[in-house]
Amino acid sequence: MARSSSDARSRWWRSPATRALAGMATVAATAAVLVTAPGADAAASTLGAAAAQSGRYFGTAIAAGKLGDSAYTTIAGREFNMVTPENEMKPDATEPNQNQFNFSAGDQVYNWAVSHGSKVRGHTLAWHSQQPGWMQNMSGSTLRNAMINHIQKVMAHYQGKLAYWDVVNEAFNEDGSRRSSNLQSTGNDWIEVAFKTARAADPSTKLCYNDYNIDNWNYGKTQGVYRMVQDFKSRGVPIDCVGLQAHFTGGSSVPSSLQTTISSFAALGVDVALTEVDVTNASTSQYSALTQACMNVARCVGITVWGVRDSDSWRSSESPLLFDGSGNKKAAYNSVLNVLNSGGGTTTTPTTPTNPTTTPTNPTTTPTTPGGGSCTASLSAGQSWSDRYNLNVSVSGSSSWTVTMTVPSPARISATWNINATWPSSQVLIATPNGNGNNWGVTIMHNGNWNWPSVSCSTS
Ligand code: 9MR
Repeated sequence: MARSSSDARSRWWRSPATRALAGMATVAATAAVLVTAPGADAAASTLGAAAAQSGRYFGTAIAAGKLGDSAYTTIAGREFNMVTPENEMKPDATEPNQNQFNFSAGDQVYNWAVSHGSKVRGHTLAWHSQQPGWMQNMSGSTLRNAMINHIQKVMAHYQGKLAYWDVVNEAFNEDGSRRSSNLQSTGNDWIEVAFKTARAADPSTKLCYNDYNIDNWNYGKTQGVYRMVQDFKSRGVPIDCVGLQAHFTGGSSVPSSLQTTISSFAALGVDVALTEVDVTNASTSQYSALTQACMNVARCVGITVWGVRDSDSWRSSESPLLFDGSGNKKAAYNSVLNVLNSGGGTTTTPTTPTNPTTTPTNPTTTPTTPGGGSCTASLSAGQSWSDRYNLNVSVSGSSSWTVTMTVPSPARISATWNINATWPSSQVLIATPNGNGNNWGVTIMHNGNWNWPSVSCSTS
């Protein structure tokens, strides 16, 4: 699919100078000890199998137009267990004329992927770029309604089939402000409307925000996206994941803060993935570093490279992928495979001796039963850091519940996921279902008190 080189997408990589560090933001250090689990002796021989050892995936972008190339499909089918359609599920492909949908190319990629044992990541529903002509000329409530209809119809077609959907793509400027676009002009709430529409359309798929140049923690754009995700979490706007595109090409390279960025987003209660990886000249040290950064964070769920062979890359002149044009494995392939194999089971654990799992005060409660029903909220330990810990909450007995959680002072609740949340105070959280099941969670800043919160559950 030929694309104009003058669109906004192509501007960012021509200007490495714009990548200079912007407004340093402070962040609490997430001191952690690395623990490597046994199993490195049973090294896997493909990227997907090696990543699967630690419950992760290793994916690639796939182009429908190349599925007739057996050299391409042989490598892709062997090595990868997640597929992102490179262009086939974008708005210009799926809705070429208003309210007339075309899923033929998207289905081709989807069917190829699942028939090769791979999952699929949908890309993308709402974006300033690659809009069909009819949408480019729209504005205001007409565009807002067209966006909602597009999300509903495309997600309905793939209902229950996709592991992740990039609901919104590339909506921020380099300084962390919102990118101007026809979508942004419909009102600042367009992103949360897109996510709410997406959750209602297919509650089974994880909903992601995806962007480039959000890999460096000390960068304005990263901070802008972080604040949005934090805000969505605090207000119960449904968001499940953040994709760092991780294009380390066009003058960019892997920042030393990448792991901090990944763990900081993860601490908000979202999955994190590297979604469009490529590296100038496939530097082995940079490929190792980005792979290790993901392996070191429990909630970094996978890595996707943006194409199979160098000749398949949108930046083929930089030879940025793991296979050369003839399909041979490059040195970077081996460096990634080694990290995936040696890092299998690597996780972050807290440095503090007062691990919250040892001091639960109230792991489960059997609650009151107004309304004739009953429910139980059970707590289990999630990831923890020096300053905070996650709790997973599972509610049983009813699908219509209200859980009240009270944390012991001076601890406070800093984030939640997968619930509608109201906050009478920073110590008290009232949680109700957000339409996505009964498992949810919280991040608690312990402030020296590791005792778990008390919870009560009532039906309504
Ligand atoms: O790789 C894609 C290329 O084939 C298209 O021409 C281009 C059009 O915008 O999009 C490329 O993929 C982009 C992805 O969808 C979003 N992040 C940046 C990627 C590289 O431009």
